[in-house]
Amino acid sequence: MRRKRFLAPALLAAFSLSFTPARSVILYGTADPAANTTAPTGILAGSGWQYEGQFSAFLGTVIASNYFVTAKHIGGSVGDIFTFDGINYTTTAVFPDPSSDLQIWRVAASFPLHAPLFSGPAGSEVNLALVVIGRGTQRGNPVLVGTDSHLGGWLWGTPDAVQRWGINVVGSIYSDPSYGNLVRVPFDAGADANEAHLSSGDSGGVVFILNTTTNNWELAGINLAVDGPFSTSSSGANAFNAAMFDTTGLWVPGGHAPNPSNFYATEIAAHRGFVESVVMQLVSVVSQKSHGNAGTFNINLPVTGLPGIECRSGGATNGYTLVFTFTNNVSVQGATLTAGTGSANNFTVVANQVTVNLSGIESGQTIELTLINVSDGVNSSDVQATMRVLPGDTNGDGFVDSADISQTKSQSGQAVTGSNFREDTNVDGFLDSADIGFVKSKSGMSIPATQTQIDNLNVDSNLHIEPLATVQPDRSRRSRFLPPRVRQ
Ligand SMILES: [Ca+2]
Ligand SMILES: [Ca+2]
Repeated sequence: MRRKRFLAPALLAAFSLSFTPARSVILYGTADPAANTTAPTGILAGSGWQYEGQFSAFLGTVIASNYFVTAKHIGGSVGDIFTFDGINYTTTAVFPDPSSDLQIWRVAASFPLHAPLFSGPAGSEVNLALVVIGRGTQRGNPVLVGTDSHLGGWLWGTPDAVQRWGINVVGSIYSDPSYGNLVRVPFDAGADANEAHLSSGDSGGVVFILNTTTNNWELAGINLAVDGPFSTSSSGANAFNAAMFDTTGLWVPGGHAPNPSNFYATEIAAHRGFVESVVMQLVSVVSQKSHGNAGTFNINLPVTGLPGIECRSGGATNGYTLVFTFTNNVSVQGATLTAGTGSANNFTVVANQVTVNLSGIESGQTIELTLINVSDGVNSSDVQATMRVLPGDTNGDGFVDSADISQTKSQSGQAVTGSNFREDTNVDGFLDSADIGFVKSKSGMSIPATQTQIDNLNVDSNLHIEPLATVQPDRSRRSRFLPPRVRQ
């Protein structure tokens, strides 16, 4: 298995050892440390630079009146300062995504502007142009590869604390078991002088993509990792970190190095539900059904990780009801099904609760319901709920099979309660042979574990991410580790 490296000197300055904050995008065309250190202009004007603020040695991106997003693995504590456009904002709360490397911070005062989130479907970023911004290292010494010792890339260079931008194009979506779906970006030779790779310190920086549908630059990724470290030996001896457009003869832990090497950013579109739920202070989303006289029971629909599974019959209309509960009272402009087959018929808003009635929701699919332009008077955003619809899957494992039949049989004759209501599949308030018959009639149905369509996106499922060492090696130490082919 190949490995990737985190882009932050891990644990930040928590241990002040020989920590050197690191900073900025590596460019194919130049090693000039002054290149691309002011906002891009021309066709790249307004491509995201204006939303970036400084958070410790890293970047954060303003995403709402009171919130910014950055990488989780760079750490930080509530009370830390985020500096945006020369003004210091004190962080008052932090919201880590348990299913990805995203971390959202709340501040007390309001930002004057914020970035739009990528509005296309997850996966549609592939082949789109991007601007990447970070505070990683300068470009370092050349790395020569192959038997003819040709230029293959450059070592990570001197950390300089400077914010820099570059450009690139999304190669594919990579689905990581620990960090979720990531935008993979290859470092191609000769593509453009501004073709960019990342290095230590670029973590928390950002990828903006020109959405060809909206014609807007939209926040699409948060910098996370790169391929590496590299070695000229399969044993991994004398490993070094570098931005490589040609990895001929190089290895990474677990196998041959990907060629060219890539950087990876957490895909915003795949984690939109989490981001929106934090910004709008969503308390919960549930699928709610009345079970005859037994009462009303809710299936929780988590905003991150695998979507919840609705296992109950939708009746003659295949109807379901989603209930959103927010911390604050809200207004909502609309409700629409943004993925899956079916329709949102109507919605009601009462104080902090929004109820949406759906129909025509066929079994065996993942649906996404979007509340449009939810506002609590301070922040506003769309809010999503995602639900897997698989009537009969009482144990919620994505399959309707003998395990569900047994589970339903085991409850037959019992009263419907909060712990067995999933087995009342026909929602009549009784657990009996009708439920067993219903589950049997659905046996053999299943639903994909993930909602993202990744089949045609060149996913390499063998990669995995490994944290960077706890202390960033300093320059003198690193040079000792250089392989023989690296020119000093
Ligand atoms: Ca099951
Ligand atoms: Ca029943």
